[in-house]
Amino acid sequence: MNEIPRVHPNIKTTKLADLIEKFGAAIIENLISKELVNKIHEEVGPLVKNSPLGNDEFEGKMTTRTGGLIARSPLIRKLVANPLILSTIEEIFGNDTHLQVNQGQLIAVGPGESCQPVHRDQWLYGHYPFPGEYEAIINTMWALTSFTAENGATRYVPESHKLPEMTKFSRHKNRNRLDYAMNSEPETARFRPEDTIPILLDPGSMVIWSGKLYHCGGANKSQETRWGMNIGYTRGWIRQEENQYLSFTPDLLKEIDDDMARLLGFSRSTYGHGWAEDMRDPLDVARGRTGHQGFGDPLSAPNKLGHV
Ligand SMILES: O=C(O)CCC(=O)C(=O)O
Ligand SMILES: [Fe+2]
Repeated sequence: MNEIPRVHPNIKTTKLADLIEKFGAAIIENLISKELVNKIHEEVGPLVKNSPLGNDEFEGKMTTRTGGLIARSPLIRKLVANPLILSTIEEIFGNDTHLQVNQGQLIAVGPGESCQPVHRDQWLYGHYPFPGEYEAIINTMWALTSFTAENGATRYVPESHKLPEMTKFSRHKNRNRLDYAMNSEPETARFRPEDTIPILLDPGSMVIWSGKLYHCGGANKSQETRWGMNIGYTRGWIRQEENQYLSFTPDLLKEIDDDMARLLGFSRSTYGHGWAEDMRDPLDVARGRTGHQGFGDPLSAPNKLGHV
């Protein structure tokens, strides 16, 4: 069985991209210090405390999901723009024009939680059968507590990212939204929790995985709460999972620089995509800047990340 490889944070971008392609995931050990983990606990602890429990078995009825994290936590903004992660995902996405954050949420899995349905994150996009080599999502989970087999560590099915999608486009008249999102009735699911193995992480380590990898949040049979910071990335032409435009009010937008704003989706992506007013750059419009741009050439326009 092919275990997810464990790598050091000084790994080269191309090597990390290769591992994600081969194994569907990679674990970057000790990406942030225990001190930073503690600071994040202090900063987001009150938000987590006030977050509601989930409504169904996917969200997790004993789990809280604290969203708007990037808007609400300056510490987390720094992690979202981690240069190794961004450059690796840019390499995986290839020559598409823009990489953006998909969602940023803190998933706190409480004692008594059961296993989440096994899924692919790219099912977010209505089961669209993206070609095998085309990644629509790269997701990350940063361990802010230990991730153990007992406390609800994320679990995965080895090699499952290589399986073709089983899309059945139909009217889905008699299916509820969760079954629809899961692309199968529970009894016909391709994988069940017993087909998965846990991803064990120390606090400060992180796992990065393909939107095609079958995985789930694990059951929490311990007395402790598992904290994972889940930050996902998607291509600029795809609608983001979490609506950053509503989290970042014009005032809050002033707190972040242009690179960060573009990473959060205030950007054009492919040619002619995402303009506002008279075909102007959406960030100029959001910031109240003047100037006309037109569609322009998205590869030469400043809509890529600053470090590219
Ligand atoms: O909490 C976890 O470990 C995984 C959550 C997950 O996969 C999801 O919400 O898509
Ligand atoms: Fe997931």
